[in-house]
Amino acid sequence: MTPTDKIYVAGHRGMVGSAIARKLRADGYDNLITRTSSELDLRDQRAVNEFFAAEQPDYVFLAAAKVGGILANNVYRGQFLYDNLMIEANVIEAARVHGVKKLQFLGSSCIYPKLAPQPLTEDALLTGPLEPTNEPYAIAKITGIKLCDAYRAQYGCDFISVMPTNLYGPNDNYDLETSHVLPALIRKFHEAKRENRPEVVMWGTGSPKREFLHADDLAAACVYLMHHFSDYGFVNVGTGEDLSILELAQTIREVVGYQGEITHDRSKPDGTPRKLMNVDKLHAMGWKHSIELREGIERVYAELGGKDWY
Ligand code: GFB
Repeated sequence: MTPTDKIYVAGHRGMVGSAIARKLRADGYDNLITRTSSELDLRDQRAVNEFFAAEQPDYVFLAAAKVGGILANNVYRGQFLYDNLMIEANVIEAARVHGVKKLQFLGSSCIYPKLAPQPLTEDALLTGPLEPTNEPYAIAKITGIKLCDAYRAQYGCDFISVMPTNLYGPNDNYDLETSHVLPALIRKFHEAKRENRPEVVMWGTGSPKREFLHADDLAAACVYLMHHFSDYGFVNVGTGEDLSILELAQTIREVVGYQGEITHDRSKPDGTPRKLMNVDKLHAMGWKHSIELREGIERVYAELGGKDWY
């Protein structure tokens, strides 16, 4: 991949796609192609095919997806499965038909079995049942990995997959129903502080453990892997460190400067007990994250600039 190559970043307005586009531009890759979802519906096979025929991209980062937190995954099960299957199938097939030199597919750590040994190594894929709250999304993402592998085997396509852990960063979703835990808690603590509320209610028991990676770190890893990884399977991308959701809440409370209590809504699901990535493969390839969690949360909160969501 060289700076003059034509690179299509699918999902460039999302948290991951926008971070990849920023990283590419910072590295001097200026020949980027992007389309908003209203300009190009990636679930529409004909439209995707016409777009690839017209633009003929050399490289593709497939960061477009229907995503959300534990509740959205659990409620919009049909949409999470259908939209993601269609997006992946259409983009991967069009990339094959139109001779894309290399494609990178972005997945998620929820592809692993709910009770897989921790930390999660790449070979744990398909060794057990999935976490029920996000099974449709996970099935779609597993299908994307298998599609890349099958196209490599049958057609010799250089299509690779990358599995990020839980992410946060600029352009995250702060909607309290559909977002992930980290942006949700930033918003909850910020609003509670502003309104002098005595407590912030977090979902579940707070005991599940999660690993968090800043989207800028992920983007750096994605560009790195585009250069250094061309094989079947996939590479985990994370920090290799996790903490409980309660510890996360306490960290965010400190960063925001909120003095009140943390209470629990135990009617909301906990989800998978733990999903810590084993990042040995990534480290052996020569890449490591650089933004630690507390620093990343401080950055994200500062970038919001005291924004109100009302
Ligand atoms: O981030 P999150 O929604 O997704 O939730 P998952 C992580 C944990 O935080 C769960 C708890 O145990 C939640 O119950 N939590 C506490 C909260 N307070 C809140 C809150 O206010 N909002 C939210 N959203 N959670 C998703 C998957 O799983 O992770 C996706 O459903 C994807 O498929 C994504 O893999 C990265 O980590 O449980």
